[in-house]
This record gives sequence, structure tokens and C-alpha cells, in this order.
Amino acid sequence: MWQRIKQAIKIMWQEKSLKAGWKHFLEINILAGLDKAYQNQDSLAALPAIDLDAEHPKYIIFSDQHRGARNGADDFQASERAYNAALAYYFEMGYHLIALGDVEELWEERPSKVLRNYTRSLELEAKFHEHGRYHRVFGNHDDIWKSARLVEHYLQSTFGAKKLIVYESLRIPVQQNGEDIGEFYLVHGHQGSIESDYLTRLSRIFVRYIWRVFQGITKKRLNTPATNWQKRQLTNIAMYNWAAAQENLVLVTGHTHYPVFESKTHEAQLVEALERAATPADRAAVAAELEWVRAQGSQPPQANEAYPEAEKSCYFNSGCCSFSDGKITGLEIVNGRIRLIRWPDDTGEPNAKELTSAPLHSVFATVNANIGPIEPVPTPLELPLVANGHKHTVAA
Ligand SMILES: [Mn+2]
Repeated sequence: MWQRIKQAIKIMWQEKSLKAGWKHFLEINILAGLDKAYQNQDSLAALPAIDLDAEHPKYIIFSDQHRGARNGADDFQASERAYNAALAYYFEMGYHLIALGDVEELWEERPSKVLRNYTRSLELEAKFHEHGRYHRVFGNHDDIWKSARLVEHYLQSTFGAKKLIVYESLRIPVQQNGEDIGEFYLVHGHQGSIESDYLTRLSRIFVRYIWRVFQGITKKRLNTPATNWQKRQLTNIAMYNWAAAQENLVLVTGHTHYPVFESKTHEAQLVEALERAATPADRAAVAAELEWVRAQGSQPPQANEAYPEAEKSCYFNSGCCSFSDGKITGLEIVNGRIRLIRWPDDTGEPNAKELTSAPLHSVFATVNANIGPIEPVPTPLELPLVANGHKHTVAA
């Protein structure tokens, strides 16, 4: 930590800017946090490998349910219906379910209260576990599951006889013709952040006893990567930089509550789509969508805050399962593709709507020099990454 403080002071001095030094400090802490999680072999599980061209195993990744106590501060309630429907579907289709952290909102509520309020969602998750297809990671809001004793005490009875282990991170080896060519590395994404990792105990006390009361009166949101554009951007850049520095690795996180696909946010994809737009009508539609999405973040980017060029498709984010309009987003890995999906579909029916997708082959070709490129498949304009009307009030 002392090294990182010294480095930040150096940047501050060189750039003559307090802000530059602080931003640098936040970023290098996230990089160090991810390094530490990746090296923490005791809390890293390897899941069944996937082949670039194989149909099985299938994975569905959901994060940030933030299940509460069915009161005003509970952000999952509106999404419960879509979430339960999605779990029923993925179970029958033989998917593995990855719960990527912040499943329970335990900064605001006590565990027994939350678990009591969402028994059906837990039962649906437990079915995956019974069949060896449930893989769970802790986030900052449910980091009590770091403790095997507390998992045993609160969760085990719902999950049956088979022992439930909650990990810090997961890896899915990726193969081509039986040979390892890379891996998906999955982690919640709060690692190394000052308020969500180092000061987590203090944050929990603050949220539970002070913020909740304040929020009840003012309806103000907590200032976190889920609600603050700049914090989210900083987190996204740090995630990308960490992943890009690894070999043959694709990072998947949650935590910020906004999906990222092939290292690009919805905004960044729309900026690109605007350049590609062929007709005035296309251009108008994309321009409208872009402003719609921009104004959604409480602090839209300044004109000079360009999105970094993402050369590698090494960073994905599953979004969240607690959008205030009741929608949920997740990532499917199936049939040689990775897909960003949203439940429900456009008509409000319990089906997955594909927002965008890419072949695993082309994703891993960007991180592994030995894999030849294939024809890129551009994201169709008619498939916006995040549906209109997504807003939320959750702390990341
Ligand atoms: Mn989080």
C-alpha cells in the first residue's frame, strides 16, 4: 500500500494535479486488488472447460441481485419475476448458473431477514446446486460469505446436503481441439476499491445505520460505480487494463451494474455505431439512443473524456439483476458464443432477448496471438445493448 501511495504522490507531483494523483491511486489499487484475487488460489475454483466450438457446458452469469427485505430499500423486488423465470428456463436447458456476487444486500439488511424474504429464488438456485451446476462468488455487499462458517450457518440448509462453497473468483478453461487456449476469469469486481474492499466494515456500518435513514428521507443515491459515471468509467478502465495485461485471459465482472461487452460500454458501442450509420434515419436513431443512455448516468461524460480504444475483447460485465424497471441482464456462454441477454423480452414476456453476441473464437483471437482471426460480425444497430428506461438506485 505504501508503494502505491508513493507512486500516486509522484504522479500528482509530475502532473501538478491532485485529481490525477488520486485517480492514479484508485486505479493502481484496483489492479493490485485483482492481482491479489487472481493469486488467491484457495478461493478460486476451476469450472468445467468449454471448447470454442462445443455446445456444452452452457453457462449463464448473473450478478448484483441485491436481494433485500422487501421494504423500500430493496432493489430486487421489481426484478424478482424476470429473475425467477430466467432461472427456471436455464435450469431446464441444462445451464450452469454463476452467481457473481452481491446476491444479497447485507450492508442494509441482516442475512436471516433477506433469506426469509426470498425463499423461492433461493430454491431455484438450490436446484442448480443439487445438480452440481451452481457456482457462487461473493461481492462487497455479501462478503460475509467469505466465511465458510457463516455460509454453513445461513445458506447450507437451503442448499441441501451437498456442501456449498462461496469463492472469491472462478475460472473456466477454454479449449480448442482439446488444447488449452485461454480462460474466462470471473470475479465480482470490487477488489481493490477503497470503500468496497479496504473499508468494507466501515461502509457497512455507514450504510446500515446512517445512509438508510438518510436515503429514506432524501431518496438520494449512494455515490458508487453503479450511480456515478466517472467512478464507473475509472473502474471499467482499470478492469480493462488489468485484463489486457494478462495472457490469454478474458475477465468477467459485475459490480458496476452496467453491462460491458467486448470491453465496450453501451455508450462506446453507440459512438461507434454512429460513425457506421449509413442513412440519415439510422444516424438519427443511434444519436437519440446515445443521448438517452448518456443522460441516464448522473454525470454524463465531458466531450474531451473520450472512451479508451479497446483493442482486446478481454473485459465483459454482466450488468445487474436489480434495474428499477424490473429488467435483468446477464451473459450466456453457449454454443461457441458469448451473448449479452436481457429478461424479459421487448414484449414483456418471459424470454431472453439477445442484446449483442460474439463468437468465442473471435473474442479469444484478440487475447491469444495463436488464434487466427475470423470475419468480424458487427453488432446490428437494431439490437441496443441496454433497453431504454434502465435506471437504478442501488449501491454497487
Ligand atoms: Mn458490488
